[in-house]
Amino acid sequence: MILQGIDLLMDLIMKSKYIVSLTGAGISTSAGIPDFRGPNGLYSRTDIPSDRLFDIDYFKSNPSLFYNHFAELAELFDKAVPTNGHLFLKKLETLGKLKTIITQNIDGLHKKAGNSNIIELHGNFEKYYCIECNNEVLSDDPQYKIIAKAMKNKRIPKCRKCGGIMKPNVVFFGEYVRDLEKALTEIQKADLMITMGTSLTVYPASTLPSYLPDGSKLVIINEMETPFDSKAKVVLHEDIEKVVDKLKLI
Ligand code: CNA
Repeated sequence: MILQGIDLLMDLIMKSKYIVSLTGAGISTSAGIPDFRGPNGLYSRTDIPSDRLFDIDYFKSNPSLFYNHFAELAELFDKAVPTNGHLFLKKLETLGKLKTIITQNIDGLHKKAGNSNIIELHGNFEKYYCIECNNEVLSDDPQYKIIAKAMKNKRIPKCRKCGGIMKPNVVFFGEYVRDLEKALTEIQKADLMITMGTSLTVYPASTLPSYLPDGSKLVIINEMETPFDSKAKVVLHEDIEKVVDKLKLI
């Protein structure tokens, strides 16, 4: 019998010993956090200049744009709980199948779901740093609460040491991603990569599936087409929640 779609995906999961998942904003849309390029994504909003919102050069000269608009997203991040997509990956880790999540997301939901080996290519909000003197404020520092409050109130948080602008430890366009070497090492060990909710258009995610070793398989779960669809063993242009529901692992 020739397996296809969900059945083939289940078969690949059962036969794999080293699964790596590459996730993007689409895994969090059902938690109420908009993506960039989906039909209701940030790029479709006319009230936000989204192309400049995460641009490092723009941020350095005009940080108020980011701090004026980001409060809205930060509130969504605070309230969000992991989706069934996140819980599915936690289950695969518990089963000993999933070894690493490589995510472009900055919402912290994989950690909230309980996964332990997560590479956050675009950083996170666990730390702020001063763009002038590099002074770091970690989440257990009392100063962190003051910064978070300033951000909620759409004010620009300033460094207590030099008065410079504080920036969250998230990667903006024009900055280096984090832990790329580590991500590549993991991909080269994988026998199965499952991408979930990523358009696979933002560098370096747009190149990562091409580092899979010969013989390993690629699975793409994404509502819209991606540049890697023709190279994948299974492509599911469906809602992640529906796919994981059909897999019946959680
Ligand atoms: P993207 O380019 O916006 O692509 C998201 C993809 O997910 C789109 O192709 C959608 O079709 C698809 N999608 C959306 N919802 C679902 C769903 N329920 N089921 C299946 N597919 C779905 O986002 P990428 O992650 O590929 O691009 C990387 C950017 C987005 C990074 O810089 C992130 O930091 C940034 N981002 C992150 C978040 C977050 O942390 N949650 C939110 C918004 C943007």
